[in-house]
Amino acid sequence: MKHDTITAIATPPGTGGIAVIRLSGPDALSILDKVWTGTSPLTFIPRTAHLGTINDPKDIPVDQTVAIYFKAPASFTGEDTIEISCHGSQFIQRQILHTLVSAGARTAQPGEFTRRAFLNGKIDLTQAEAIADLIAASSQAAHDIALTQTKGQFSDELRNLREQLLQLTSLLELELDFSEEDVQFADRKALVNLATHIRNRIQRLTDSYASGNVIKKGISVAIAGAPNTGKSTLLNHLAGDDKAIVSDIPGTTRDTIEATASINGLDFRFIDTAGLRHTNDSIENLGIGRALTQLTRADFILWLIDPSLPTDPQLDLLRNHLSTIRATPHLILLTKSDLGITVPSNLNKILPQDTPILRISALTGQGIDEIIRIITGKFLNAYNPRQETIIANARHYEALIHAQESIERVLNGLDNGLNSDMISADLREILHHLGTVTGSITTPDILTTIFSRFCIGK
Ligand SMILES: Nc1nc2c(ncn2[C@@H]2O[C@H](COP(=O)(O)OP(=O)(O)OP(=O)(O)O)[C@@H](O)[C@H]2O)c(=O)[nH]1
Ligand SMILES: [Mg+2]
Repeated sequence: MKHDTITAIATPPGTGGIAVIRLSGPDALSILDKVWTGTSPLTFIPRTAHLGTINDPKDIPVDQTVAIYFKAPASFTGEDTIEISCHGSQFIQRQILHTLVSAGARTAQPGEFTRRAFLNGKIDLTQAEAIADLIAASSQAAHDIALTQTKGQFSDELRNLREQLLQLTSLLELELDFSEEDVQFADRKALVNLATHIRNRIQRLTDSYASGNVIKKGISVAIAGAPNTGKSTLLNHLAGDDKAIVSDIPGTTRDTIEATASINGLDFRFIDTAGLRHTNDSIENLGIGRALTQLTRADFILWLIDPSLPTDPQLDLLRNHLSTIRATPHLILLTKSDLGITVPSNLNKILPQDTPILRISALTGQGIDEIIRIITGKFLNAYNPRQETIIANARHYEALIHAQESIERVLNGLDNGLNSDMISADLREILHHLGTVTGSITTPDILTTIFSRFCIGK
């Protein structure tokens, strides 16, 4: 499988000005040579555009194309690769693909070009996955995270950790050799320092996943509170669109209503929900059920309190849902500040001291920018995606969590004077988990799972 020559359309399905078809493998030049009129591909100068016509299996001209040859190993896949730019009709694309297959190429599986790049050592697994993320990124922040990883910064970091772990292992094994004589050879304090350093570094990476994952898929923000507090008005304001019906009748919104917006380089998904109250209306109750589900799913909760409405029921409601709200990053909004009504004095008794509260008005716009600033800060401030690695991939996160558990055991072991060979076993486990991230330790099954999520032609 590794030694055949594969081909696929690399541009998206559909019609375009041009389309690009890739051909990669040891027979790329000779396959093109069979179907090409123009300078013989066998004499192609690498990285130079060559004009020529591709003829179908019946020798009927299909299109005049431009081919660029990337000579192994200086290509993306590490193999001889040709990229053919043709006119972007779907017929031409299909015909050229069919022609190349008739001449001996095989149609590529999803992600097979990148898989070959990995197998040929051009990139490691984190870089391969970052390429998929780069293609999927729809916001500046998601793009920054992926771009940093395609450049190999995460890989460098893992390599660094690996070296430190090996150093730790060899220090310990030195101690192991002398254990017969009951000598603690290595300086335990130096060992603890090194292990602590490694633990901190791994933890910073695992901590970053909460941000990375949210940035990658977009931040979902639930807007909740009692009826008539101004939730739908706020949604419309944030979305810059008349998405939800606004009225002074309590219980206007039933279904959850979503609006997406790209703000400050992040993708947001704002979710307006039904006002929460006790009601006998069965449809409204269904809406309230949906609202409660959103509260447990959202990445961020905006909880609205309207001081111009009776406050006691609103404070009871807040009290009842406080543990759900506090399980997620949140912000309490006191709405309709333009009405100039004072803040309910009991609020501070219910809310823990560190709870962020903001006065806003959808009418005047007061506080709206601040809402975005606070949410953005929550997910972005702690990390700079252009400068440091942010974990945005569940597979990496899981492996690093395992590594973190093992390094905690190492630290405990050092603390409690545990046997060096037990500690060494944990260190080897960490090395294993880090190896699965970069792909130095892997199985064909894992690779198939990863690359099957790629698009064809990548
Ligand atoms: N003065 C003022 N009125 C507002 C503001 N925001 C909303 N309102 C009014 O408050 C009423 C209720 O607004 P909605 O946005 O429908 O409230 P809601 O929370 O979505 O209500 P339900 O869908 O019934 O739960 C409407 O009459 C709005 O015009 C504000 O900032 N200032
Ligand atoms: Mg509403």
